Amino acid sequence: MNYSDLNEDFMYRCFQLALLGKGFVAPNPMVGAVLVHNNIIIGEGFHERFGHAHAEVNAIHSVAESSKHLIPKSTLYVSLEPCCFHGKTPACTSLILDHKISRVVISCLDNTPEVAGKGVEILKKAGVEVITGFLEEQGKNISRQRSVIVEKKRPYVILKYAQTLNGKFATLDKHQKWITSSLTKRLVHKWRSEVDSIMVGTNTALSDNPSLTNRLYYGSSPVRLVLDRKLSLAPDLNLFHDNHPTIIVTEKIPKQLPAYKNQNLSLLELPFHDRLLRRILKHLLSQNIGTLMVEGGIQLINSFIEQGLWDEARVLIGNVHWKEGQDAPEIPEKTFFRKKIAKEDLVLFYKS
Ligand code: AOF
Ligand code: ZN
Repeated sequence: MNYSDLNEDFMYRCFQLALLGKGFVAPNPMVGAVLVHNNIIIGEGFHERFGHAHAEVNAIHSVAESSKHLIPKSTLYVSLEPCCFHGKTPACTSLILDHKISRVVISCLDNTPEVAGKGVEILKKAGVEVITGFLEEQGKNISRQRSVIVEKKRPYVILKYAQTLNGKFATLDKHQKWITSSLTKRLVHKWRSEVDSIMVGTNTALSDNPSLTNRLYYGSSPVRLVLDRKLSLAPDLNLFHDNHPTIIVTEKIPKQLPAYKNQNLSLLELPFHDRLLRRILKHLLSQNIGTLMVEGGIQLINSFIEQGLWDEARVLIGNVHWKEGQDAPEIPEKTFFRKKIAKEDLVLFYKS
């Protein structure tokens, strides 16, 4: 077969479109699709929201009435293998066959057990020309969160923290002292807009009194989680101030609750033993919460690390040097990427 007319730019466009779904689609994957006729895009779309139409559906429906007759003669580029079962929405393979699209170019396969190569097989059996593995590594990166969710049956976990140049994380007396600049704070709020949930331990809730909402970037705020074994956290903490969805994980829900003002507060009762984090993650995924960012403190982050319950770590290295302080966690991963962000460095680790 001659694939000389395949154009990487169209797949890169799929990736761009896919990323527009960041923060809205987990635990589903981010997916982008474009329909190309004679080197011209006649339709494009992406998976915009969990449970809503898939990228292929949006791409096909975006084609102008006057171009509809071109669909069977077009090539569909898609960043992920088209699904072949009826989940929350109908199978994309059926849609592709109904529209008699003759060629489909796929970046990477979908590791969802119901799909995993079967989407490609169905299309091929029906006579569609299918090319797979086109810019595969880039496609896999975009689908990484989803692949981890399917493989590990838990949300994708991002550890986030800041440390000083000499590896200090917090002050010894636990009073809050900023390590990073205000510009970086904005970036952190952007990250908050991109995850479904965010978590802190009891000590951080007390000493930093964080709100954990996204206030400095557009988009939504994640569901907040806080560990409070004995329900000792005061109801007037910032975490409980507004009506943003918040989950308190506690050991025993008492008959008489503290006087929380938050109208969207729920309590999750779980035994505080060594499987606690696993059970919290399981609960989150059962609620279709696909991503969790852990924002501290040291004890909680170290527990996630020790139990191997993490997938990505974002470590901000502030441009300061503290004489004393608590040591920052150590990420057990040799490979990392380092880049400059405002006045500090961002070091990114991906669990292999
Ligand atoms: C695609 N295109 O844009 C996305 C796909 O429950 P549903 O209906 O949303 O279907 C879930 C399945 O579809 C699952 O295999 C997931 O990986 C895939 N997502 N597939 O063809 C898309 N978002
Ligand atoms: Zn689909």
